[in-house]
Amino acid sequence: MSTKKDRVIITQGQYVASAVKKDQYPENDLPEIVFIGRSNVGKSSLINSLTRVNNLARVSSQPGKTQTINFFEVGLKIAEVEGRKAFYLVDLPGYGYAKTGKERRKIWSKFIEEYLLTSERLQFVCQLIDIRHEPMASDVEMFEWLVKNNIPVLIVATKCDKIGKNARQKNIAAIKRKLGVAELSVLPYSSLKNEGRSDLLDVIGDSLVE
Ligand SMILES: Nc1nc2c(ncn2[C@@H]2O[C@H](COP(=O)(O)OP(=O)(O)OP(=O)(O)O)[C@@H](O)[C@H]2O)c(=O)[nH]1
Ligand SMILES: [Mg+2]
Repeated sequence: MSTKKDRVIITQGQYVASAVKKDQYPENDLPEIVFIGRSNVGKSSLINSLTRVNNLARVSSQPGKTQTINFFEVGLKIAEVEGRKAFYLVDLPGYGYAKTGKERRKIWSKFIEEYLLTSERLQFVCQLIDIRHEPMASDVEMFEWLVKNNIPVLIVATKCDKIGKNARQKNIAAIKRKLGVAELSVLPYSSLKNEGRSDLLDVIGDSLVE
């Protein structure tokens, strides 16, 4: 029997390519779902949690681990839809990890901007924000930049295993307030506990059949 929990499942995941410029992007033009957020917020961990492949994306407790645009080809099966869908999960280097004020303004590199502005099959961007902290200036700038460039964005509040249920609601409200969009949907996620996985897979599955 198919329950809501397993409506959308990942059937396989594998590393395909790393890029810092256009001619290094993979040749297959598959739909892309992209993860963006401050260094150490949990982008690579979330890719491993979604695909259930440990160490598919490299994780570190030190910020600044991911330095290139990394493409992972993933297969997905939706219960009520025939066949499988192939797409890319795209892991990006983090922004906001710079010690000086001057550097901070360069919140992300030109090659990431080039990728986000020229990708033709980008479905949506998951912008990750640590649920424990209010969005920082760089998060707000990033969110506003995505909106300004008409890139659909889903906010994912990471590391939700680190706080209790009451604090969760309160902090999600604070994220919406800080980003200035009251009706924004914010999806809590824990890569440690795989919480939020079926909800995020539902969103991804729906974006691929539309
Ligand atoms: N408790 C907990 N820890 C997490 C979770 N997700 C990630 N972490 C930890 O956070 C640290 C950073 O995780 P990464 O996935 O490497 O973060 P990233 O956003 O890819 O970082 P960069 O590649 O540096 O931009 C690691 O020590 C992870 O184990 C989570 O859901 N819960
Ligand atoms: Mg990373």
